[in-house]
Amino acid sequence: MSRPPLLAPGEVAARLEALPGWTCSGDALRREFIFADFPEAFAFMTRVAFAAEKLDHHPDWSNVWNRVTVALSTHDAGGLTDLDFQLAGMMQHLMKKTE
Ligand code: H2B
Repeated sequence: MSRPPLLAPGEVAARLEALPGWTCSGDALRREFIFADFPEAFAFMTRVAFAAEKLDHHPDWSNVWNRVTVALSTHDAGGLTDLDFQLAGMMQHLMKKTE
């Protein structure tokens, strides 16, 4: 599948402003999500998994009890693309559903 182009650093900075809690380091968008408990964290991950599969774009992430640590990067393109921002936006939306 063809991948969107890498985003310029200025474009990344501009788009990050619309994503509270997210940072960019080492060619990835990063955020830690904290939930009330493990079932809430896992419910979020399950929602994100279905959304990511539809998008054919997947998070690098880990979970410890109520904490989900996420890094988003387009591996095929070697950095950040529009897909990473689409997935980050979905996570913001799905996080609110579990609050
Ligand atoms: N997810 C992420 N984060 N980066 C990719 O480059 C990527 C992906 N590529 N999910 C997809 C799957 C690719 O391997 C398939 C073949 O489309």
